[in-house]
Amino acid sequence: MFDNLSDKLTGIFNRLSSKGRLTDKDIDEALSQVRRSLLEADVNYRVARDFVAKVKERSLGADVLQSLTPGQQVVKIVHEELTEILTGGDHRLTPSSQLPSVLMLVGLQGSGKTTTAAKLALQLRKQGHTSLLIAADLRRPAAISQLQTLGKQLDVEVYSEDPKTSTVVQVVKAGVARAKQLGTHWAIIDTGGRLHIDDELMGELEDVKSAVSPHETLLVVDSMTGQDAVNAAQEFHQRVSLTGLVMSKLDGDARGGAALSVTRVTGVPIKFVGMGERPDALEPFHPDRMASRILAMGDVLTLIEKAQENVDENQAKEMERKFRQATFDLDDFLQQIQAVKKMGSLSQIMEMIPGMGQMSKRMPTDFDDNQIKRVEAIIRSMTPYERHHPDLIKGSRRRRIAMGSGTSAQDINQLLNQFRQTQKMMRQFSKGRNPRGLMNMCK
Ligand SMILES: Nc1nc2c(ncn2[C@@H]2O[C@H](COP(=O)(O)OP(=O)(O)OP(=O)(O)O)[C@@H](O)[C@H]2O)c(=O)[nH]1
Ligand SMILES: [Mg+2]
Repeated sequence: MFDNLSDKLTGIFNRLSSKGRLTDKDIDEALSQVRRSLLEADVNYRVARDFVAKVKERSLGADVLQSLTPGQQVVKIVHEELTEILTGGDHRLTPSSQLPSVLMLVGLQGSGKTTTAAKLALQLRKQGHTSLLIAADLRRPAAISQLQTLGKQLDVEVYSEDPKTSTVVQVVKAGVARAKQLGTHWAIIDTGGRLHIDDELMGELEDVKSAVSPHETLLVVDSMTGQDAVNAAQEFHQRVSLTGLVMSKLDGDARGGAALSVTRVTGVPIKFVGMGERPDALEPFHPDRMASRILAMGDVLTLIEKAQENVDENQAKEMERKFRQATFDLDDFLQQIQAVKKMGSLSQIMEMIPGMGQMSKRMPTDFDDNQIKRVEAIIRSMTPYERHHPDLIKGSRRRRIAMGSGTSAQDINQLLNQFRQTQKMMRQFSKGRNPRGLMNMCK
């Protein structure tokens, strides 16, 4: 996410911080580089210009330049101003006082509406809220079955009607009535998209709005489409008055400009970001945390939340006990790897750890999700006894495990070395110091 921009900004600020005392000229130069980087990341030029002007005004004050750490003070100001441009009112969903709260998703074709509908149902369920999904895209033949498949996968009911005999307004009215009957907290409406904004689509969305008065109208914006996305957002907002934005596909190689400008340009807050195709790849949006990630400062709060969602607390406690007693075996190693995997891809996790953001880009490509799969396969091919006594794994045992897991003796040696290193680290922790392993962080 924001890889290029993040690299450039950290480069600029590292150079600035290494200078010690700063002059007006240093600040000027650094900020014109910042402006250029923002423009290259496709940030709206007015947003970039105002941002830099604001940072400059605050940085040139005597208390910054004469402080002991002027470079760091500038970074702090940049962080605050980045947070400011990403802030746009309430970033959480506001449910209605009566059930169901109606949420409508709108957006251009392929922006991610249907996927986001399913992701939202899952996200809301984690907060104890139930949902009904309403299939209101009657134009694309496969749209209804796409939503039904996702609903089945997540065990969420989908309301649909025969597109040949129903209108969109009929479907949403009956869908909301069904949600009321079921007593679900939310009714999530998936609407159809178009390649470009046209009157027909807007007319349809306006009809839906007046038929069921949604409490939330969220525009799903494809982050990869840059400034076009920002223009589309403005038009959607004028026609159907949005209450929030979902920036989808931020996991891809989006330059990030749309996400950084859209709130400033439209005044509409981002409420969620899509970080992948999987139903659990949706994160609530927090302007300050996003600013931290852009500046490669990590995002420990999101990491902890993900861990809390995915790691069982008792399991974490048990792991800590094993850390302390140094009885951590290959089964535990596998469990720990699996817990991490549930939280997302490794590079996404690394980005959230302060100081590791840059490292995630330098990681050898083999240290990726495929490698985790290989480790799983190897450990699963061992007998329980071998998992407790890895030192026995030599010669014929090693050959058998390699055959069973479709790997080589070399892969197995590599895994055993990694495991031994982890074990060594743990022995050090258990000698008095607090264990600071991953599982500890996950509690
Ligand atoms: N990598 C990534 N892919 C995504 C994300 N969100 C959606 N997609 C993918 O984008 C494609 C389009 O998603 P849909 O949810 O079908 O988009 P839509 O807006 O409903 O499309 P239409 O109904 O045709 O207008 C699918 O292949 C999704 O898997 C995301 O956050 N990250
Ligand atoms: Mg769709």
